[in-house]
Formats: sequence, C-alpha cells, structure tokens
Amino acid sequence: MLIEGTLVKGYGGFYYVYADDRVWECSLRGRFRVQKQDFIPGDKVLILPATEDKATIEKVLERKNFLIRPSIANVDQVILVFASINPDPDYNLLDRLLVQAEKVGISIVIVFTKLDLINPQNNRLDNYYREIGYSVVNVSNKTGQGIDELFQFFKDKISVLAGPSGAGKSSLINALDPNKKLKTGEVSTKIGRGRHTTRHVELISIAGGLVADTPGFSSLYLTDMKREELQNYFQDFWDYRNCRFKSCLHDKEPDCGIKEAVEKGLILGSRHEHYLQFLKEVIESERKY
Ligand SMILES: Nc1nc2c(ncn2[C@@H]2O[C@H](COP(=O)(O)OP(=O)(O)O)[C@@H](O)[C@H]2O)c(=O)[nH]1
Ligand SMILES: [Mg+2]
Ligand SMILES: [Zn+2]
Repeated sequence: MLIEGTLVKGYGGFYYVYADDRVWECSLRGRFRVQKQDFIPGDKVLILPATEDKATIEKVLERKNFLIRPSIANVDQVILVFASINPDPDYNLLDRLLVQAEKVGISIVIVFTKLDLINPQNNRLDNYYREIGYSVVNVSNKTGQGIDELFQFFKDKISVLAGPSGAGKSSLINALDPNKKLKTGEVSTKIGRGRHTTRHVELISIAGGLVADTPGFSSLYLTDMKREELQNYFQDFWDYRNCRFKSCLHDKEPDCGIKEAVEKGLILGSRHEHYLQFLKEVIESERKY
C-alpha cells in the first residue's frame, strides 16, 4: 500500500522520507533514476514500504511552491529569526526577508530570541511589526520563555527558519525539541557575528511539523521584481497610498501619502528608508535585463 510522505533529505544515494511519524530510507524506482529527476526536501511523494523502515519512491507529487538557495519545496511558512540583542536585530535584513516571503506568498512569523538578555525598557521594534499585522513572538531559548506560544505554529506545516547566523535558529529548534541536540555556534564577540555551523539542507520533524534550519537564507536578492510591485510587499503602506500620482513610487514625487504618513509617525521611518534602498536595487537590476 502506498503512503504519502515528505522528502526530508537526499544523502548517499538514498532519499529519506518522513511519513507515518517516522523516517523511511528510500530508493528510487528505476524510471526515476533514468530520468534523473531532481528531488528536493519538501517534495511530497508516494512511497511503497518494503520493510519496517525501507521503501521505494513510487511517485512525486506536484510542487505547490519552492524556494531556491536553499532549495525547499512546498513551504508553508517562513519563520524569521532575529536576536533581540547580541547581535542587535538587523532591521534592513528583516524588511528584505519580509519582502521576499511576501512575494512568494508564504505565511510569516517573526521571532525575536534572547529575551533573557534584554530588559523590557529596551527600545525594540517588535510592537511595530505586530501592529502592522505580523505574528511576532519573543522567546528565550535559554529559559524557555515564549517557546510554548511558538510551538503551535509548526503543526502539520513545512517551515523554513531564516535569519542571520548567531540569531539562535539552531538553539530554537533545540528549545522546541530537546532531543534534537543541534550544534549551536558561539557568537564571536570580535565581529558580533556567529560562525556558520549549519551545512546541508535537511527537514527535521519538530512540534508536529517539518522544519529547515537553513545554512544561508540570510541575504536574499531582490531580483525578478518590478519597481511598481515592491510597495505591495510593505503591508504598512497599504492604508496610505492616497498619493497625487497613481504611479507614485513614494520617492521624490510631491503629495505622497506614504511620505506624509512617515512624517506623521504613522509609518516607521526605517521602513520607508529600506523601501527606498530596495527600490534602487530593483531599478538597477531592471536595467541589467
Ligand atoms: N542567552 C541566550 N542565548 C542564546 C539564545 N538563543 C541562542 N543563544 C546563543 O546564541 C548563540 C548562537 O545561537 P545559534 O542557535 O547557534 O544561532 P544560529 O546561527 O542562528 O543557529 C549560541 O551561543 C547560543 O547559545 C537565547 O534565547 N538566549
Ligand atoms: Mg545554526
Ligand atoms: Zn507616494
């Protein structure tokens, strides 16, 4: 009997598939091998069990979506992980990742780690992102604070953890499931950045779902985007787009609703600054093609 599962990794000529609460070591049917079809983690497959933990992949189902670099298929949500401190959150990178995830159309959860290292009076922006509609969870991987609240987001989903090295992604997985024992890297105090301790892409089962702790999802490029399109991915702009010109890019144009909202403190200044920076990149890459 065939069972549906999810490919979690390919390694040493075998494919490992998560189905029925366990991981099956699978080989491919001859016809797949001949076609040299490339399977990526997240691909939904039908497997035929041969023994208790070995099976063959009989069919690969159509992909709902996929990310490149790292290659992961059928992603349901992206969890953007930033440290509250050490290192300080890079809000430019956060906004860039938000734009990327909004463009792909996957759900987003923002997590700030290291809650144990800050005092509540610290000037953080997590409330702003919460107010504009994102799910924002503050956690400490050390004390476990906030971990229960985050747990519910993973069930039955394929999630991708993204964020800078040293943000606490591997620690977060360990906090959600202490059995995982993922390697975590110490933050180098010299440069304030963590070392890269995570290598290949692999989905691991956690909190009732599958999660990728990705090696390099921290700097994405804003290719393949039109200049008019970019603003759609800034949720906080939507209510204020009553500009004089319909084609307003909220840059140098007069009577711009977005710029007025920034002046009134309704839109965070750094959001508009980052928008303008990304806009420049988008326009530059438009010229190249
Ligand atoms: N105090 C504290 N340290 C943390 C927390 N989360 C991670 N760390 C530390 O931050 C460093 C980087 O964590 P790691 O999980 O390797 O980050 P990654 O590069 O995003 O996977 C490690 O030294 C962790 O022990 C946290 O919530 N509180
Ligand atoms: Mg890591
Ligand atoms: Zn405008």
